Amino acid sequence: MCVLGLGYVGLPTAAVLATVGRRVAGVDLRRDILDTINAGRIHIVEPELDALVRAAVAAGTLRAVADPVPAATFLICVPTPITPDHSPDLRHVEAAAHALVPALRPGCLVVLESTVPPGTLRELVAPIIASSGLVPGRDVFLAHAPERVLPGAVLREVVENERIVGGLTDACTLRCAEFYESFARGTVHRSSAEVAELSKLAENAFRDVNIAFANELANVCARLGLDVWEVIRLANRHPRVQILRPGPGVGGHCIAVDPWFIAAAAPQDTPLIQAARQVNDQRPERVLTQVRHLAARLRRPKVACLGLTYKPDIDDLRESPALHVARALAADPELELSVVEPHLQRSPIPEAPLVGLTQALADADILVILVAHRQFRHLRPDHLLHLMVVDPVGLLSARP
Ligand code: SAJ
Repeated sequence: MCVLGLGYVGLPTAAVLATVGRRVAGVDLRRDILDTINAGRIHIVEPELDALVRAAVAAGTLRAVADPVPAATFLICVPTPITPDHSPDLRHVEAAAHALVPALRPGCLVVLESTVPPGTLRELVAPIIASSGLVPGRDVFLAHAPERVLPGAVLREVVENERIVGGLTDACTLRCAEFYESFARGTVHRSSAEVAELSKLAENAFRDVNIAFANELANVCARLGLDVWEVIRLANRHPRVQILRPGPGVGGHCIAVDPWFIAAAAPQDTPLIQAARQVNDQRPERVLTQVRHLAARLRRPKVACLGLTYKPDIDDLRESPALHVARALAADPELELSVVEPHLQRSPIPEAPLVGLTQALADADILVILVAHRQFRHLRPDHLLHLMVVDPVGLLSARP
């Protein structure tokens, strides 16, 4: 089989399939990525993936190639970002579909795993596949099976998550469901391509809206001088209430992006989804305002940021609100910044040295806790009495 796109979803999926007995050709545009993988190494960060790739490459079941090769099954796992004006950018999906046209043979299955706006499979991908002369739904099977894996737990979730598959036709759905049932332990649900497309977007938009609610509550509590963590903890004692955690914003490549795909499909009908995006996007600025407010009380204070990644216990910096906050502080001539990030060897911010937690606690005037990494969870307020603290993740508060 052939996996197009060897990124955060494609590479783990390719490695898992290679491990359960498939012969996998992984395709990527970047030569350096191909070389890294063919040397048995990886270019992304995901627990235990390195060992899996090393073993699969050594066993000859996984190889990385520049162009798609004929296969019974093709998986398209390329990124689908948004443009600066929040429109879906489907160039990589389009390019991948074009690239696999020469490799298509009658009877093969093409699965789009990338997250896409409703209608993409039928209106964008199917015509490109049809340009091969093979008719999708008759000569080749075409379906959408959105990836749903959580960064940091991908190897488990690729196999264990329930899946939604939606084909161009019922026969496409059936064929795609059989493929996933051959290795996935979670239930495989069958539907149409459009329902599969929208349900994936709905999952991430649901989470975004719920995080925005928690963040809005944090904004309200800051204004009223109340402890948001206590408010949430108590509200969550209601049997039908489960408020998520406020934080410095929403990072990663999915939750901050996918709601825009729904908004683009129905701009007039998505005021809630669009407002949630705004609330979450404004959170880093709120945190910065709090820090600057404290910093203004001192002369060129030493500020230490704890955590830079986009969420706890991973080393992924993609669209990290913590990194955004730290970068803005590093650019401020009125203060001196250092960063503590147990998941990195070097500071990604040239002006802000990477220091250990103990040194940061000893040296800093202001502590900004941006990520609740496991390595910080032993901290208690009475360890920090000599410091001013900004704690948007509630590390020091009773967590709900
Ligand atoms: N966050 C909060 N408060 C919370 C929960 C999360 O501020 O209560 C923040 C995190 O700190 C992080 C961001 O939200 O910055 C997103 O983190 P996440 O762990 O919620 O999700 P992702 O982006 O790592 O992965 C999501 C997952 N989707 C859902 O949980 C609905 C994953 O299953 C998807 O496969 C993935 O997006 C994707 O690729 O679409």
